[in-house]
Order: sequence, then structure tokens, then C-alpha cells
Amino acid sequence: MDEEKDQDNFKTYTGRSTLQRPLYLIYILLAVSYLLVVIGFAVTLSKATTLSSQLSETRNKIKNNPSGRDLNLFPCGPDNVQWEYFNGKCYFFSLQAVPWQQAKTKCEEQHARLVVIDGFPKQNFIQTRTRNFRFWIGLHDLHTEGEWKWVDGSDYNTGFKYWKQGEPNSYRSQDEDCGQVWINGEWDDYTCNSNSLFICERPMPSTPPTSKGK
Ligand SMILES: [Ca+2]
Ligand SMILES: [Ca+2]
Repeated sequence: MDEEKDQDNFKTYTGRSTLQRPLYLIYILLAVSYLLVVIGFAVTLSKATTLSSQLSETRNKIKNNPSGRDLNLFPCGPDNVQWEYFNGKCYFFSLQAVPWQQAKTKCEEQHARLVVIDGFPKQNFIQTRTRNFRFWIGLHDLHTEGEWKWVDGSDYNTGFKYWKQGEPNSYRSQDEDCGQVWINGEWDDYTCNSNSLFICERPMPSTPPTSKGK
């Protein structure tokens, strides 16, 4: 009888043992899974917070500097897409031919002046853009015949010159007092009342402030 009871106890004991081991493993696995989920959630939340912060910062930058993004596409300003950028300045090549004085006024109305050509880099840029057409430039001898002056007061005598051979010549004794780039890009003096295209030049617009303090 006792032997039979011992056998029953043994069965019960071994039965509990085989049941408890998998349960422990399941609890451990559940705990590890829960931990991983919590860590994953924390990492995701952290990343989302960082992204949200970056997005907010970018929005503020755009809000404080609405035209800043356009300056990359249009260095001369988003409202002046017809102005071309070259070497730190902006240039307007007219589509309308007018007398020299009118061209000068039209440039001034746009807070600019007729172009002053001060060296080969600008000369090359201009003659590439003006090929086969004549454009007024900011050079004249209106006050004293033969005494050429740049509209910005630059010294003509010591400065860069690119006259066409034989120019300036006051051709056939005409009163040619205004400078222009000829069809091949070289300079020519011409009668100021003639109609010609023209080139305006002005400094690049300053970048709007990005921070609250100016
Ligand atoms: Ca002259
Ligand atoms: Ca001439």
C-alpha cells in the first residue's frame, strides 16, 4: 500500500516538474519580448521626437526667410528672374532698343546703371550674351569730345579697354559720343540718339537675415 502511494507521489512530482519547466521558459521569453518591445518603442519615440524637432526647425527657417530658398535658384532674387548672375553682380540684357540716355534712365529706374566693363572676365561674359547684337554700355564722351567716362566714375584712362580696331572714330564726322558693344563684342562709339539694346548692372541683393536678431 505504501509502495503504491509512493509511486503516486512520484508521478505527481514528476508531472509538476515537466509542466513547470516550459512555463518558466515561457515566462522568461515573455519578459524578454516585453523588454525588447519597450526598448523598441523607446528608440522609435526618440527618433520621432528628433525628426519632429528637425522639421520644426526647418519650418521656422523657411518662415523667417521665405525667399532664402529661392536665392539658390535665382541669385538675383526670385522677383528678378530676367536678371542674370555673374561674378557677384546681376545683369539685365534688354529686349528693347532705345537711345543711350533712355537706356541709362531705364537702368536707374531698376536701381542699376549701364554696365561698366572693368576686365576680361566681364567682357567675355557680356560678349557671349550679346553676340550679333549691339548693346549700349555705360561709357560716353558727352561732355568733352574724346574724354571718355564711365557712368560709375571709374577711371577710363587707367582702366580696361576693348575698342574695335579704328574705334572710337566718330565715323564720317558724326557726333558719336556713346559707347556700345558691337556685334562681335568689341567696343564702338555710336550716335547716342540711335536705338540700341542695353545692359544694366547692379549688385547682388543681400541675403535676408535668417536669425531673429538682425
Ligand atoms: Ca565722341
Ligand atoms: Ca564709331
